[in-house]
Amino acid sequence: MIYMFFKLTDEQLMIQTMVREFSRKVVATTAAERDRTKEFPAENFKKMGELGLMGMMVPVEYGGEGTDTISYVLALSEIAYSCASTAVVMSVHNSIVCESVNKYGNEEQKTKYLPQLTSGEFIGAFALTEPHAGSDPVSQSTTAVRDGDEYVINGTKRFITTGKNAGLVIVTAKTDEAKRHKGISAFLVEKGTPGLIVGNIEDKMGLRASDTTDLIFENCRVPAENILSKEGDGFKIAMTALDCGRIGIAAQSVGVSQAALDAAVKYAKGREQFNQKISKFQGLRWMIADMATEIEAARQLMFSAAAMKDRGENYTSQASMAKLFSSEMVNRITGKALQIHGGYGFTKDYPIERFYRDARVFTIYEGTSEIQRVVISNNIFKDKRKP
Ligand code: COS
Repeated sequence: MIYMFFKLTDEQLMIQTMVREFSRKVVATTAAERDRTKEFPAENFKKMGELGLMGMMVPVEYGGEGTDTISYVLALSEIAYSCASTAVVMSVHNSIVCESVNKYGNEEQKTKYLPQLTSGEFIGAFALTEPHAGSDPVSQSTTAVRDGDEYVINGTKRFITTGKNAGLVIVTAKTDEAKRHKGISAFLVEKGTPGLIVGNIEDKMGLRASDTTDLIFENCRVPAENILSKEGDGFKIAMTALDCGRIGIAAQSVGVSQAALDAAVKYAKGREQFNQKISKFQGLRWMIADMATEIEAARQLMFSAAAMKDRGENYTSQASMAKLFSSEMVNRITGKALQIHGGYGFTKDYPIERFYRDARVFTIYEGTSEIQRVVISNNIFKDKRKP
């Protein structure tokens, strides 16, 4: 691994400034209300499409912005700063769906789907997890059986981000039950395809404006040409997608933790106890200093993984480290920031309780912290605990 210290370019800084302004002026305005109503910010994604945020790393010829991953994580953390629900949808869409279609799609698939994805007309979802297959996706039981020039998909996927609002779903299914990971394939399924049914919509403690649903495939017929790459490549596609997805969750964590820190600083500067602002107490100042240091460490891990991806290096381990550290970090930070707010932090009068709830799932989705440790240690030992 090459260690690199870098300065953000003018273009990267420009993107950060543009997204920061949009995020704080537009996304932030309805975030608290949507947390209450669970209303999906559909119109914001249209605007984000117009701003180029829905296909950031997709090449320009397919309607994307062709930016690097550093610009992408800067933008994503700015969106997460205002609304973590919006950020997770943006993350799955860009990191997982657009990246997979761009990397594994053939020319026809890219020409057909990428412009719809990058414009924000179609939001992407990725259907890998099943009721009994979460950390161990190889044990999934959804099947895809070839029938003439179609595949017939049957099975139930669970906890699918944007399951209800997605225009395009990448679904994994077993095409060869005798094989393990090499028996899994990935398919592109459009919204409205008969047999693609939106099931239960979860009532979650956080990220409430982002829909998380079951997707039921009931004799769902997709054209054979909608297979992504080839039969047996589904697990590799999922793992590659999750590498980039995990950088996205790191960016989401950095954004939410920065929002929590800023909220805590603002509160501490205004709140008086014992005849002085609580920001004057050393105990609190040291808490703030530790929080800022942890956020900076997470940001550097996020940049490091993104830079390795941009250089074309294998970044699996670095993405897991960034995801592991950042997602654990944001839970510590939102907890401390809430503590600084005292009793007010426990009410809906301040945004910190939303940040605290939103961040809780970051150590769980796109691979739990325990799975990240498996990935990191497997990469260190390489032998994967085989005798
Ligand atoms: N990129 C590309 N290929 C990868 C990969 C990666 N990051 N990780 C694994 N692979 C490949 C391996 O190279 C191997 O292929 P070959 O047999 O051709 O060498 C194959 O995939 C199987 O790898 P492995 O044996 O490591 O798979 P395991 O079943 O042991 O699973 C873990 C590995 C646990 C890391 C994986 O199942 C995982 O990430 N689980 C968590 C899933 C998750 O995040 N779920 C949440 C979903 S939210 S969408």
